[in-house]
Amino acid sequence: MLREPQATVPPLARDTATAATAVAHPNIALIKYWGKRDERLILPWTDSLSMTLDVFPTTTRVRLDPEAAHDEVTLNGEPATGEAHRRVGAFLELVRERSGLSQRAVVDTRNTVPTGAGLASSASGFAALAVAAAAAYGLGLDATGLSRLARRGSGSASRSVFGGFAVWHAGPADAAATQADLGSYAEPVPTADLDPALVVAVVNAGPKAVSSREAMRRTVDTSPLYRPWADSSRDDLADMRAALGRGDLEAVGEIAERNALGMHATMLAARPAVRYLSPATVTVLDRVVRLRRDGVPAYATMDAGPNVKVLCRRADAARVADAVREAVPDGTVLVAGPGPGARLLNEDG
Ligand code: 2P0
Repeated sequence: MLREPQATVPPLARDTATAATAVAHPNIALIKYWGKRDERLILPWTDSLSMTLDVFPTTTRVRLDPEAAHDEVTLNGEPATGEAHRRVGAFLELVRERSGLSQRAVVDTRNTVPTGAGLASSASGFAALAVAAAAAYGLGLDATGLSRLARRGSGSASRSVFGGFAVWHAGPADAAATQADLGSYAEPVPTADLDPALVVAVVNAGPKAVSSREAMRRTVDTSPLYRPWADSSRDDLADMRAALGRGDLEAVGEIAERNALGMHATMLAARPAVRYLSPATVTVLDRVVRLRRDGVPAYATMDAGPNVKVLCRRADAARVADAVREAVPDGTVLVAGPGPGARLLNEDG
């Protein structure tokens, strides 16, 4: 039976609160977002598709402060500095433009995922910030509007507005800015029952040497493999939608694995090359191949970092997790399932 997942973010009233708290979860792309056609609006070259997780939530509170001269941003209890502060400030500026309000905000955000380790902290972070800021500034956005807004913080955040599986539409490529912006948002994907799990193998929780933003830019600008991958990713997405619709976990996994390896191939061919995969990554990849050889459907995907997420059936997750733990004893391995969309927490009125 096909289930149509529902967005969990209700339309918000315009008669605003001045403070709001939201929670959002990271997502892992099975069809990757890699490459922007518009850096300012964060418009991608290709559609992407992900599963929102039930682990590592980000909780963010936004409070308007009429007295403040600047936005004040706290990240895990510490004042945010540098690029993190700049990106949150630029995002709030966008929200202020739309709201007609000029008050600065006090933002307190708590991540439970290692920041900057290719585990999508910016997806949960900007999805939570978008939902909280939209409520605090009274934007009155529905889930589609929140997804578009979250996209402006970080592309992958557009997908974390929704729970379960979500597709982010690239939007019309040759349209004027306003139409292109309107056309680029995520929405839930209907799936048959898959009962999936993602076994997350954190082989290195440190921050990455090259940001995904810079790595994408370099790939689009210099990699001869970028266009061929982007073209084949369109076919991968069509195949993926069909596989999800019929609940074919093996096909979902095969398509996800080839799409991810192709994305990494584009970066390896960039000039200079971007290589996120480490020896421990390859050890896990080898183990996943062996699991398949032993009859366990398990498929790997990697993002802008060395960590590996292994898609399998929930019934096989413990066995897959044990195999991965044995392969990388110094790593941290945990099992995630499909998680909920971003939502406001019931406080602050
Ligand atoms: C994804 N990644 O689809 C891909 C796969 C990493 C590899 O989305 O520049 O932090 O803020 O839009 O969303 C990571 O990129 O980048 C990402 P920006 P984002 O999940």
